[in-house]
Amino acid sequence: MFNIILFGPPGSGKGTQSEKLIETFGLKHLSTGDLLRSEISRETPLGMEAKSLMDKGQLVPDEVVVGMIHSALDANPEVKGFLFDGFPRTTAQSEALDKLLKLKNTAIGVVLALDVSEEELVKRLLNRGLTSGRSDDTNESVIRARIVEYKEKTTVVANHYAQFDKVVNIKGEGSVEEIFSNLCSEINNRMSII
Ligand code: B4P
Repeated sequence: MFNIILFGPPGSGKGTQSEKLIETFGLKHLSTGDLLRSEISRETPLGMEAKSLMDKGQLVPDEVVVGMIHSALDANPEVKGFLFDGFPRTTAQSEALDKLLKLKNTAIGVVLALDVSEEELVKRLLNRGLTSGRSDDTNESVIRARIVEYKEKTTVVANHYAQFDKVVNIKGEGSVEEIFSNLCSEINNRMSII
């Protein structure tokens, strides 16, 4: 099994690149953002709780997203590997993920961290908000709050994996194809040494 975390701030291209990577490497895509939006569209109690936080640009509680990932791992025993997109977003989530993977005799192979300037992030997300129907993409102050959450709670996740030499930084500005090609090279490098 080869498991990847696609890491980066909101709007850095995680969702965009994930779609291409899962096709190329045959991985199971696990996006906590997509899982939460599915709960919201089905109007479940979990979805309603998540929506009120997401609309303010805040993170959803760790136990909620860890529970969703736990179920998704159990539901997919036969996969070649997982691509985690938007998860883990806190130190507690990364520690929980490491434990869950260990129980399945596997671990994170590489953390690919997309690097994009703050102004470019805001521009991309406002642009997506014109058509996505996502309430968290339409308001600049909510987008900036998401970036603050990322800086305060999520950047430390990269430090957690850096101590195991798992993090590779990738320039996240440029064409989607160019970034995809750089991500593929890094994955192939890492896969060849395990
Ligand atoms: P997510 O769904 O993870 O959303 P995101 O970080 O905003 O999106 P992403 O980074 O995937 O977008 P992409 O760059 O592909 O999270 C939403 C919310 O859910 C969070 O704020 C939080 O409240 C909650 N949540 C999710 N996971 C959680 C967790 N683990 N714990 C707690 N809460 C959690 O796309 C952005 C735009 O850029 C697109 O329009 C795209 O077309 C464009 N783009 C992509 N690449 C480009 C390029 N190279 N050049 C130009 N534009 C590009």
